[in-house]
Amino acid sequence: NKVNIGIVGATGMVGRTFLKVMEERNFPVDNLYLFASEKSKGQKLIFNGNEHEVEELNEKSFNRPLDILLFSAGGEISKKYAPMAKNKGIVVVDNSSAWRMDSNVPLVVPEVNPEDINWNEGIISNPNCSTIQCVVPLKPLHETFKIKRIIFSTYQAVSGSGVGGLTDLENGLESLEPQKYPHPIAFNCLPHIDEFTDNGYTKEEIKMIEETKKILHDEKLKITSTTVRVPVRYGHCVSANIEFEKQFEMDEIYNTLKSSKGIIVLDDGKNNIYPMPIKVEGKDEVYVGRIRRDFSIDNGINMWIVADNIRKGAATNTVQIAELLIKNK
Ligand code: 11C
Repeated sequence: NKVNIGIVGATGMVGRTFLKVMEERNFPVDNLYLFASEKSKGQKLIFNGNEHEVEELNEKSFNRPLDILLFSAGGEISKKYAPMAKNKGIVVVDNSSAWRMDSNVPLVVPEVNPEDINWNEGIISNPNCSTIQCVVPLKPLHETFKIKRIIFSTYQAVSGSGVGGLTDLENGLESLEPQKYPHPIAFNCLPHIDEFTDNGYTKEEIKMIEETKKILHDEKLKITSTTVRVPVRYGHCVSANIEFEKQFEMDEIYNTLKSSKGIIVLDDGKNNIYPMPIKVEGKDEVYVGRIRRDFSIDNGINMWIVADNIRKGAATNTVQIAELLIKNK
């Protein structure tokens, strides 16, 4: 059941992590093709001990027997090249925001809505990183206690902005001017991720609201969000305040989370145990902790959710989608 797979954006942070995750998971590769922009042409990347040369992406790139393409090269490249691939019968798993809210494109987190892969028409979207890590624990809670309203407040790592974010943080420690962000990120927090829209929300905030509803198949959910960039290298944190329709005991919340796939509960405050970015770096699970009743409403909790934004938030989730495609073939 080996497949011919291509990676668009192979030399980027997520592109390189695709290769690492595929190696670790023993992904069944027959032929591997790597594509990137002109400036990366000729670079060599190692996969399973073998060197693979990076080709420049162009309109002829997909004229070969490809089964699946993983894209992580930004929205503009996805908008242009994903339809070309689809027309050749290749299935695209796209990490950008270009197709996520398209009603003909499934938006998938394998632990949450694997069945949505079945209605793909050639493009499947990988959700935004901060959305992915939230829907993994929200799904079993929604099934059991029915969520009414969610308030997301995020603390997002600079690697979410790519290499430029990491560079701004490093340079900022030496008081150099930022290049990627409008303000210094070292010793600071920016309540600003992605562009501002006319209603005062940023696009990142809107992604968390709209993508969560699409993935959980519930347009009636009431969700609001504030997304903040913090001086952390890897690992996004989200404080989620969740209001349920049904009554619950805290034990039931814990048991539901502990028995669900892809979640690790780390919650023993008195012993200083809770999820933190430095502890989740390189991990594929979603970590939850600080789970406690919200005494200000009838049926609510607060929960702290942390995951590696480059792995579960991007590369791992995309590779898991590709694995499901192969399994369902
Ligand atoms: C960040 N969540 O942390 C963003 C990165 O829509 O795919 C991913 C942007 C996206 O900056």
